[in-house]
Amino acid sequence: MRKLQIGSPSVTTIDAHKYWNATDICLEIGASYRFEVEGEQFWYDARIRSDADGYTKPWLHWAEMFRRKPNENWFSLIGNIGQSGEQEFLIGKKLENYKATSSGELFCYANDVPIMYFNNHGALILTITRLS
Ligand SMILES: [Ca+2]
Repeated sequence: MRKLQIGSPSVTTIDAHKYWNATDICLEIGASYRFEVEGEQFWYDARIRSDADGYTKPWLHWAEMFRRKPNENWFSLIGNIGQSGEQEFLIGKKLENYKATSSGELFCYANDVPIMYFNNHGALILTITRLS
């Protein structure tokens, strides 16, 4: 697993189809990080195009409570330290200054209903920079 050096960006690919994307990047408790999906990048929920901030659709409102993170948009980019679901945080297109609350591998995913990953496709390139 990679530990990041301050000021030295690292990139990882997040696939919409994967329930967990292992990044091989180790976040360290107390360190601060910037996350950014640079430029115009999109991934797809069936035929719906979305960026890392995700999307909303009125006709999907009924299903929002079943999302892995119910209060974040469909297909918003979510980060997680480990796979427990207890250290989840919204990344979106840009998260400027995130202070890690534990140490462990960064996992990421597109916010969706757990059984609905089969129709996801596309991937985003996420750039992570340790700030301090
Ligand atoms: Ca889906």
